[in-house]
Amino acid sequence: MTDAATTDTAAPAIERTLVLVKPDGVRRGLSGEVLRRIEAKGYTLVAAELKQATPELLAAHYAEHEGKPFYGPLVEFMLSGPTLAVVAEGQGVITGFRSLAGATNPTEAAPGTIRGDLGRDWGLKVQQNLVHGSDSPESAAREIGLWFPHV
Ligand code: DAT
Ligand code: MG
Repeated sequence: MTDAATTDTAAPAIERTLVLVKPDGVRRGLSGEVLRRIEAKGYTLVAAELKQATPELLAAHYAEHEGKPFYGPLVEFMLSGPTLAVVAEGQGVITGFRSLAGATNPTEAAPGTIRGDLGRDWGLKVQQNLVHGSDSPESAAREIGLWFPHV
């Protein structure tokens, strides 16, 4: 093999991402299923903790969505029970977990994804889509700092 794509490879950096099993996932007993998929994909669990979110934590975590019509329902939903917060690690894990999670809208999320296989529209003001995954290295660093100040 001689093409640049195969010869020109700097080793990709090991990344970390924040995964949340949201209160719907915890309530429905799907925490283990989400962890299973992360591990089956080959990523490593670095931290995992069941936490009750607070309004202050959620205001920081979801600051980008403040003012949107679903913001109030989103915060209320995220306060409705415990969340399993997880830090997962591996090359490409930020994009890789977003692929495992599937599209935001669980009705449209592809079968084979967490949201596509396990989520649905419940007729509520906020989509209950089981999981969160950081969307960039900057978001991952910020969100891990919020949920795991000691990691
Ligand atoms: P994602 O969680 O895929 O990164 P996001 O950051 O745009 O999606 O939104 C955060 C959460 O808010 C999302 O997981 C579900 C909810 N949400 C997003 N857009 C919505 C909409 N148009 N109607 C209802 N809920 C929505
Ligand atoms: Mg997001």
